[in-house]
Amino acid sequence: MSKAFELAEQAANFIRAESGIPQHELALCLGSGWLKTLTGKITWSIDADKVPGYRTAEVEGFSSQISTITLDSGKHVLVLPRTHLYQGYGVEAVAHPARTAAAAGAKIMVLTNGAGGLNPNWKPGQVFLISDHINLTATSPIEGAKFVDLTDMYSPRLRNIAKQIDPTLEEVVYAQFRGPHYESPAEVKMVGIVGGHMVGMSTALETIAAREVGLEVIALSMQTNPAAGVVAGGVSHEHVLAAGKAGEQRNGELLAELCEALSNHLE
Ligand code: 8IG
Repeated sequence: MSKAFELAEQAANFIRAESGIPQHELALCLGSGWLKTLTGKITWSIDADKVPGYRTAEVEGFSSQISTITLDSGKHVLVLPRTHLYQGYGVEAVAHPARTAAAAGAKIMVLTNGAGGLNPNWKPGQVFLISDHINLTATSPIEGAKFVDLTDMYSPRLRNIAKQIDPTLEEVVYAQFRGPHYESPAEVKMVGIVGGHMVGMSTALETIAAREVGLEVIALSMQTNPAAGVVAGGVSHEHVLAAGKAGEQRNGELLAELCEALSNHLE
């Protein structure tokens, strides 16, 4: 086993021992604007930097905790902090939550993010289902000759479950850039031309890593801001945090309902 997968095994074993929960059936990464959702349902929590392969969050709006949410169904959700590629710890750190989740027994990975939208009619805080992605990071979380199929990587089965909860959910193609700078307006235009609807700095690499270890993936993207050049004015992290606040209540309820439904539809 490679070092990265050994580290994930260690993290999962540590979480199992500390939490006393033998299996977490679902895993969840909370992106910008999602942090405050589900906090009322946390039944176990630990500082992330105590767990092998994790560190304290360096970005405002991101968590430094690893937590368990116990659902009404009795199933457990492992909430793992995200590492972004732009933080400079490499693709292994980005892939670590997916690998930890699989090692902890998870079958489904729920990814959330905040992102820039290409449609000027979309509202701040509006949530979308990711149906596919365009990976513009020029890298992969996978090393070696492992040729992972990315057809239907955002599970159609799980997307249908989400659409039963909220039939107004639209599907989008998400383009991941490395960041940490936001896109140039020309880059945003390019994404539109090649078939993308949202731009962000996460999720695509994590989804690839999750597919490598056989997790079913569902990803929710909140438009926190119009992407650069879509409307007049610039993009700021403050706007991003404010939009997250605007959508918090409704999106938290959606996410809680979704986790509950997913836990009742484990394959
Ligand atoms: I929140 O407009 C958030 N994250 N790349 N572009 C990119 N990432 C983002 C954006 C955005 N908004």
